[in-house]
Amino acid sequence: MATFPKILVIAIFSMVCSLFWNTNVVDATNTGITRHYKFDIKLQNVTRLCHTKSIVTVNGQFPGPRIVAREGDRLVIKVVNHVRNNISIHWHGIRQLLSGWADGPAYITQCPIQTGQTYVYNFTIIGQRGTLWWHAHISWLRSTLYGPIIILPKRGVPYPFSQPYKEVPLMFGEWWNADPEAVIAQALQTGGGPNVSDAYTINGLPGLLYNCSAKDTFKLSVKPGKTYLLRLINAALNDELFFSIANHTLITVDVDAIYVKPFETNTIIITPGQTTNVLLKTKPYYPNADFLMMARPYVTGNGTFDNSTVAGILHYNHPKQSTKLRVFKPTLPALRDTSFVTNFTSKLRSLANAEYPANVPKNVDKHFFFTIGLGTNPCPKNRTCQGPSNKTMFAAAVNNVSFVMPSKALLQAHFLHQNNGLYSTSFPSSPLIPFNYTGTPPNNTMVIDGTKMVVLPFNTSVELVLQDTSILGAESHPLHLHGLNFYVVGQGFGNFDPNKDPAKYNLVDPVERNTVGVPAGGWVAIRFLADNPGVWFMHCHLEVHTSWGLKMAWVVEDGKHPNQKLPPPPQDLPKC
Ligand SMILES: *[C@@H]1O[C@H](CO)[C@@H](O)[C@H](O)[C@H]1NC(C)=O
Ligand SMILES: *[C@@H]1O[C@H](CO)[C@@H](O)[C@H](O)[C@H]1NC(C)=O
Ligand SMILES: *[C@@H]1O[C@H](CO)[C@@H](O)[C@H](O)[C@H]1NC(C)=O
Ligand SMILES: *[C@@H]1O[C@H](CO)[C@@H](O)[C@H](O)[C@H]1NC(C)=O
Ligand SMILES: *[C@@H]1O[C@H](CO)[C@@H](O)[C@H](O)[C@H]1NC(C)=O
Ligand SMILES: *[C@@H]1O[C@H](CO)[C@@H](O)[C@H](O)[C@H]1NC(C)=O
Ligand SMILES: *[C@@H]1O[C@H](CO)[C@@H](O)[C@H](O)[C@H]1NC(C)=O
Ligand SMILES: *[C@@H]1O[C@H](CO)[C@@H](O)[C@H](O)[C@H]1NC(C)=O
Ligand SMILES: *[C@@H]1O[C@H](CO)[C@@H](O)[C@H](O)[C@H]1NC(C)=O
Ligand SMILES: *[C@@H]1O[C@H](CO)[C@@H](O)[C@H](O)[C@H]1NC(C)=O
Ligand SMILES: *[C@@H]1O[C@H](CO)[C@@H](O)[C@H](O)[C@H]1NC(C)=O
Ligand SMILES: *[C@@H]1O[C@H](CO)[C@@H](O)[C@H](O)[C@H]1NC(C)=O
Ligand SMILES: [Cu+2]
Repeated sequence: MATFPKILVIAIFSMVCSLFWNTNVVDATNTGITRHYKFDIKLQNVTRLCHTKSIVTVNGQFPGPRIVAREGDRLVIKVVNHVRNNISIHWHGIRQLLSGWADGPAYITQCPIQTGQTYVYNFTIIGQRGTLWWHAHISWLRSTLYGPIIILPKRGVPYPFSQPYKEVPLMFGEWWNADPEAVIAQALQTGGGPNVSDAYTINGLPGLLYNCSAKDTFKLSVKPGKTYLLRLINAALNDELFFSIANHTLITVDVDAIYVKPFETNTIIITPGQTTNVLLKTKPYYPNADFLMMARPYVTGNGTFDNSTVAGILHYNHPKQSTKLRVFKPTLPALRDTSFVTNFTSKLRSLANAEYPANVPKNVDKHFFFTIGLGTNPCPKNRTCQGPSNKTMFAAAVNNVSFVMPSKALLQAHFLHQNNGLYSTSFPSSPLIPFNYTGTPPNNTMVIDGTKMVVLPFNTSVELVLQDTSILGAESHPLHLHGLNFYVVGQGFGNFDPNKDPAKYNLVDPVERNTVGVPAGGWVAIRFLADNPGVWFMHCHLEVHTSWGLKMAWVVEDGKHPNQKLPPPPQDLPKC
């Protein structure tokens, strides 16, 4: 060994390692290749806003590593838990066709990966290309456990827009100086709202508008006359965000890994859970200026919120720049500018062409009408609470059912026919007690707690109307559906009118996505085909609302054919 040249030893060593992890191995079962990643969940000390703290990370990186793959590739990601917390990782927006065991939400498709345990997520990316992301799906750990998933088109297949010069992921996050696990634990104990975050971040950096953060500013250095593809991801926990770059126009081309008809805008709105790809055309010359890119929240509810602003710098990389540069700031919409949001979302349309069709279900087998919003639970006896009127605890519900996390994974119980009272399939398909959802709130704000699901036969075509309630104030809720993309066929304000509103649906080129903002005091109608057997979580992507119970799950049954059945669980699936 000692006689080997050092370089050769290193070369052989890295070759052997790469055969197993972080490289490409041909997979005979698939048109694409298999890409292996290893995620070591471990603590890392990180300093932001002059506070140093130990955070849970993947491989010591914050934000976590990028996953880059092509449509058709298989991803094999080995997650090893070296921390005290229970962990699970969700591959947000990946369809998980016949691979529901790899979806990740704790107690829905798997038990958590406990300290010292390992689980290998193994799935193929089918029919998707664009930007998605991965994040922890247990408690509030996703505040530091997140990273981009970049899905390139199949080799040789171009984008339906001009090839960008460079591609840059931009992830928005939310930072607490305190431990986010302590923040949500305290809120669930007192029944009040959780402490708001201390900063928003771009790629983990709060930026120069915050105290002692000038050195922690995301900087994008560009050349003139080029087109950049920005892959925007909102990984913030509790806030929808406006984003804009001073003196530059953005062209929206893709949301949630689905191409859309391109349109120009100065500002985008992005809810937690959503992704948006935009083209940024740089100026044809070197301007004598830097341009800030900024994001801050879009606010609808009555609760407290973090009203701060994250900034990054768009910098033109002049080879011999000497003079002092002027700095321009973008103008963002007002915090409560709902008309901007309505205008923006109405422009999102599928390509709906031969190559990228919009397969909107035209005939509906089952209609569902779900109210979503906040409510209350009683304060436990002998305790003081900080929820509404100081006598209650905040809760949140779908059709007034506030979801209670089961003690075992629902998918496993369903697959093995071992329900044993873990869940019921009696989730109401419409509110049991109709009321004026957006009118004067009812006197009784109490929710019903339960673990209830809806069962759908394979290939059911579903229409679901999500209706916001004003029980504790109207509020926008970004609803996320796992395992099944949907088409957004209609939306409006006030109460949904089943006699008039369906006539206005767009069944031609509605946007297809996995997360949709239900308008504050309004409704949204979505359609999807239940073509993927499994248990699929649906929840608000405002983490505080999920914690309060704004979540439920769909059971999609197996179809008749062998390729319509969920295969058995992998051997290493964690147990509870
Ligand atoms: C983080 O910092 C603490 C205190 O300085 C130290 O004890 C600990 O070893 C550090 N942890 C890591 C992962 O570096
Ligand atoms: C991933 O799944 C494929 C298809 O089921 C299987 O062939 C392969 O062995 C699995 N890989 C790992 C590492 O589990
Ligand atoms: C939340 O904020 C309150 C008031 O500032 C503070 O007393 C409390 O310690 C904070 N909770 C956590 C978990 O940081
Ligand atoms: C920033 O620093 C100033 C001066 O030290 C202080 O007054 C202010 O409260 C700080 N702001 C934040 C958000 O910490
Ligand atoms: C940027 O926009 C501002 C306001 O619209 C304008 O006054 C300024 O001249 C622009 N700067 C550059 C370098 O384009
Ligand atoms: C944010 O909220 C604080 C406290 O309510 C207020 O003092 C401050 O002016 C607000 N900042 C902005 C930028 O709106
Ligand atoms: C909608 O946005 C476009 C620009 O993208 C703007 O020209 C138009 O005035 C906006 N309409 C409304 C009603 O705000
Ligand atoms: C309430 O607290 C008192 C005194 O601590 C205790 O005796 C009583 O059993 C408690 N009641 C309930 C319902 O927990
Ligand atoms: C709840 O209690 C806090 C102090 O504990 C008080 O400041 C607040 O006004 C009370 N709110 C209501 C609605 O009673
Ligand atoms: C519901 O309440 C709103 C707001 O008060 C009111 O405008 C509307 O007419 C009510 N709708 C019905 C059906 O009562
Ligand atoms: C609701 O509460 C109000 C005020 O406390 C009362 O006047 C009204 O009768 C109550 N309505 C119902 C249906 O109980
Ligand atoms: C981790 O998950 C297991 C299985 O559900 C549970 O028994 C245990 O209490 C959890 N541990 C922590 C620290 O949450
Ligand atoms: Cu919500």
